[in-house]
Amino acid sequence: MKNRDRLLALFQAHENDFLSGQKIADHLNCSRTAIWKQMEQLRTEGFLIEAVRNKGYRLRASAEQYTRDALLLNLATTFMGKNLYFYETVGSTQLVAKKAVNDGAPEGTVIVGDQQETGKGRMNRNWDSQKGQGIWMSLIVKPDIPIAKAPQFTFIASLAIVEAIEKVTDLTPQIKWPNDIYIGKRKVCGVLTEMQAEADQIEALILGIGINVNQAAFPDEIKNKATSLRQEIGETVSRTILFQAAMLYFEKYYQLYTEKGFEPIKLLWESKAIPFQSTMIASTLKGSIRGKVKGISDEGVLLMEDAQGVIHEIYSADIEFDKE
Ligand code: BTX
Repeated sequence: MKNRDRLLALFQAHENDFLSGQKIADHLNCSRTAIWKQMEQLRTEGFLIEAVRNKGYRLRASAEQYTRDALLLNLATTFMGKNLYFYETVGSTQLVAKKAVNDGAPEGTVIVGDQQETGKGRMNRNWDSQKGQGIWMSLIVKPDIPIAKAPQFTFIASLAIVEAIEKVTDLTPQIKWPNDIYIGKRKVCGVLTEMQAEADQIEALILGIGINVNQAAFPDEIKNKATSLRQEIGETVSRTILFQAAMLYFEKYYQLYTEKGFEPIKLLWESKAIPFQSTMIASTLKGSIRGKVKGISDEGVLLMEDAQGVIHEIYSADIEFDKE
């Protein structure tokens, strides 16, 4: 490890504490002048380093910085996001994540892009991912569950994002089944759950999450249906702090799910979701179904009963309230 990275790791291990120049020099086995130079270098990179006589140095997390180092500093998770890849510009973090899975990336690996050139939504739709404005990321998890339960992870991800937004702002976002998070009538976040599987075994789930954070405006095609946190509260929000909160909540709910199963997740999710109406229209690639919503199954699938009384299991769709 380079001195720079060892120094950052040392600060990370002593969050909020002052470290004396001597202690740092001993730890890194180099001179105090070398340490001083290294501090200057980190400052030019944008890190906020306090230097107080007789106390030493302390690193303050810079809420404005959105780099790999800043995301990792003060990331309080055990495993989520600890193996982090950060790209200034990327095609789609989903594709990078797929490759990472093929290359053996461990559970909890996260791919973050500051900009996506070809960000994607479901059914090959486009996801607008402007540079420096949002959190565009893919989470890799490897749960030991049957393929049919994969949709449950969209619930875990959406729940974690809603909690993170609530923690960082005063907003009250709501989940629209299966994968969107709304503030009022506009979409602030989308989740895309993809799976790598072999036979009946999940190799990895790749949870693509796009959160609109600091956009002041959107392209014409989506300006009436998209919103950002900044548009809602009138000030910019730290993507770094929001990312760290999202990781913490995701890990918390993943652990709850591992210990207690889907039931508590489903209950929490329902408390944050836009309630279903009794009659709805679900549009999928195969066509539309109009019917009565029977609820969410234990697998995390939407159950709808059509006019003939047939129950349909719907994994993913665009849903609309039936206006009749
Ligand atoms: P979705 O198919 O439910 O939503 C896509 C639709 O949402 C688009 O057709 C468009 O109408 C609208 N839309 C596009 N961009 C935005 C935006 N920024 N805000 C609000 N509405 C928008 C939702 O798919 C899943 C999106 C996942 C995106 C993440 S970002 C990180 C990861 N990498 C990647 O390529 N995709 C995922």
